Amino acid sequence: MLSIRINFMTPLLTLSPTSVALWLLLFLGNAIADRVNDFRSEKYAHGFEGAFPLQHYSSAGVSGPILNYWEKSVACDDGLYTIITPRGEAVRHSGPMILDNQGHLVWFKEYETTYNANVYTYKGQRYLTFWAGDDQIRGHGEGILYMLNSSYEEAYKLHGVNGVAADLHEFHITRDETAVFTVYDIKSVDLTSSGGLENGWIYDGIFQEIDIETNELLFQWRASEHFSFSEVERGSEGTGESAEDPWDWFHINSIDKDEKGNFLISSRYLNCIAYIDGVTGDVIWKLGGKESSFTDLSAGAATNISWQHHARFQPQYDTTKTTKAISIFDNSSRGKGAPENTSRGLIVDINETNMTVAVRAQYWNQVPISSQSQGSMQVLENGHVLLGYGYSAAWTEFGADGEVLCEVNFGPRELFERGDIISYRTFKQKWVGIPLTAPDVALSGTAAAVSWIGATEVATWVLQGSYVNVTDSPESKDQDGIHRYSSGHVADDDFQFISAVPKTGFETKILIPADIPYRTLRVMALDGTGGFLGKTRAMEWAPEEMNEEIGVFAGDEELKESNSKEHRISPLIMFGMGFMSAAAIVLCAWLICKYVYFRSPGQTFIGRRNHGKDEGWQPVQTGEELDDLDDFSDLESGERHEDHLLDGNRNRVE
Ligand SMILES: *[C@@H]1O[C@H](CO)[C@@H](O)[C@H](O)[C@H]1NC(C)=O
Ligand SMILES: *[C@@H]1O[C@H](CO)[C@@H](O)[C@H](O)[C@H]1NC(C)=O
Ligand SMILES: *[C@@H]1O[C@H](CO)[C@@H](O)[C@H](O)[C@H]1NC(C)=O
Ligand SMILES: *[C@@H]1O[C@H](CO)[C@@H](O)[C@H](O)[C@H]1NC(C)=O
Ligand SMILES: *[C@@H]1O[C@H](CO)[C@@H](O)[C@H](O)[C@H]1NC(C)=O
Ligand SMILES: *[C@@H]1O[C@H](CO)[C@@H](O)[C@H](O)[C@H]1NC(C)=O
Ligand SMILES: CC(=O)N[C@H]1CO[C@H](CO)[C@@H](O)[C@@H]1O
Repeated sequence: MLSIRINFMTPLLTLSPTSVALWLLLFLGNAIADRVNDFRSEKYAHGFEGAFPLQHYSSAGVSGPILNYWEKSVACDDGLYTIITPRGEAVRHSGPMILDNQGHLVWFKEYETTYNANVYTYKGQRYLTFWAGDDQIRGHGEGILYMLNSSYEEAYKLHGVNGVAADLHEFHITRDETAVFTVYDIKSVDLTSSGGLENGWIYDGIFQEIDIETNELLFQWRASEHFSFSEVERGSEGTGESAEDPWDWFHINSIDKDEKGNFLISSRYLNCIAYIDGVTGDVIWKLGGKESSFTDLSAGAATNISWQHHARFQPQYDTTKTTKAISIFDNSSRGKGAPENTSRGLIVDINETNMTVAVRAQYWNQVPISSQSQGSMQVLENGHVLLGYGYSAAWTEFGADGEVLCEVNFGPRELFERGDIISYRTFKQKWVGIPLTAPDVALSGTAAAVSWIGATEVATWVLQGSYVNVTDSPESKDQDGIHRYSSGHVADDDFQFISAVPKTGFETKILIPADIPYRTLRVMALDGTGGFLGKTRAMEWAPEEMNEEIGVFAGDEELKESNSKEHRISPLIMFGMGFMSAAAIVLCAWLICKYVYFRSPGQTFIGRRNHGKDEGWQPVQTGEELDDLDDFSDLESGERHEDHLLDGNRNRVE
């Protein structure tokens, strides 16, 4: 079946039901995607699949996580991208990571230890923002704030002003399009009020607000000028007796700014969030801690916050001028020897007229997670709430009324307390990625594997062939036996359509018909309307020599030629391809049901239900094709690499 050669125009001209059905079967039969994520896998949960289960791809020197869904609902399928920053003992390469709505890798790049990745709109453009740097400085960090544009280029690199380094705990772009971030500054102070030395030392909690264009300081606030050391709830960590051993008394870990120009900050060690005057720096009120300004109308539940993170204004809930809604990720656990309470998401309503506070909503995970540290709470546009469990490798999406819709683990549940794999915060955001690179492709004797790291707009991959030889022969053959090509230009007019498959997951594999007469192959990426996005290199096609090894043709770093010849491809053809991929996706379900349920076995597709575990049907090829694909597996079954986010051989960063 797969050896049937197709004239590209035929199905466009003769759309009989049989030919459409045949085409859809071919499309689906030609595409094999990433490994399906787990669902309630006990093996995964107990750590038998590694501390940080990863999958590898044939075409790209990057690895993607394997997720274990503990809860899964279509209610979470909103087309948003999930942004995490894996780091920890089991993570060899830290960096910002983007996953699609089905948990497939979209983009990862290694940076220094990375925290706080998110997406913000700044001057009308979306940016991927994060902190990266040294996080090994006694519970805080010194690093740089990055803003990547939608081509993943570093559009802005911001840093602390006046000789201090930006800390990892917060990087937020305010409503005023300024950047705010935390700083831990060593300062000499009198600690006699808290039983310390007269000439004591602290890590003071500072935040800076800067202009993003100029990195100029607009506002700075210092905790020791507004809070007393006696308000600290946590015993002294660091004796405070020398500049080498300062006392981390305040531990500032979040900053937000409202439309009045005032700030909301969180102090982890005071168990308190505070509203700060944006002009004078004065504390307007405190919520939680020893000197809470509020009457708790919820019998303590609105003010008993502890070791909390990520306090944010939620103005969409502010019904009157006298109320203010605030969301908090509440750690609620005080560590070894103290009660370990389940972490919760919390929204409180503050009434500033008579200084009352009440719980609006609480979000508890079904299976309790007690997060040692870190964590985030994001209220999505549709009212859903996303909790990132920080130290525990999980995020949970709740419905607005608190029911768990999805719980996703990216590390074994049993090892949550070990911090092997951590994401400081977790966000879901809209994102459009238009990389400046070309798609990556790998060839075996029977298939092409294609991926394009960071590209969000690819809907269809089109395999094309040419009778013309690639002008350049392989330049080198590495010790790993991989052919590397520096270029390979065959005129665009020489290429003919072989097949088109919908993009599925990070890497899509396209089966190559056995007896195609072409000497050169390439793969084109088309968007949802059939528009050209990019193309792989032209690759020499010599299946008889390729059976054992995979030629890897990495996408280059050059800019795409904006006036390349693909733009001359007829709009009709483009539309046809886009239409047919869309039709393939819509109709394949119908076809599979029909073929699997109502026909005898032995068809191209074998329906396989994973006892309600997976999302649905798996396309599986019959015997012959499976054998051919065996040498092509992207998942080293049995020995998952726990820590190779980047494939060390191909892309080692020194
Ligand atoms: C991102 O920045 C790079 C380098 O400045 C630029 O070439 C590219 O066009 C930008 N991409 C977008 C989408 O703005
Ligand atoms: C705070 O109060 C709520 C409601 O009574 C309770 O569920 C939660 O466990 C409390 N947290 C702590 C840390 O006491
Ligand atoms: C906090 O945890 C402790 C120990 O697990 C438990 O006894 C206590 O009831 C919890 N407090 C609340 C308010 O849930
Ligand atoms: C503040 O407002 C709450 C809710 O409206 C009310 O129950 C309470 O009595 C008020 N307290 C004072 C001191 O006015
Ligand atoms: C806030 O408190 C004042 C004073 O008690 C009360 O008049 C007002 O209704 C309260 N606002 C809300 C939204 O409950
Ligand atoms: C293309 O390459 C093959 C094998 O490398 C060779 O046999 C053939 O003659 C070449 N064709 C042209 C047109 O150069
Ligand atoms: C589970 C747990 O104990 N979490 C942490 C909550 O915050 C305190 C204060 O830093 C930590 O000591 C706990 O480990």
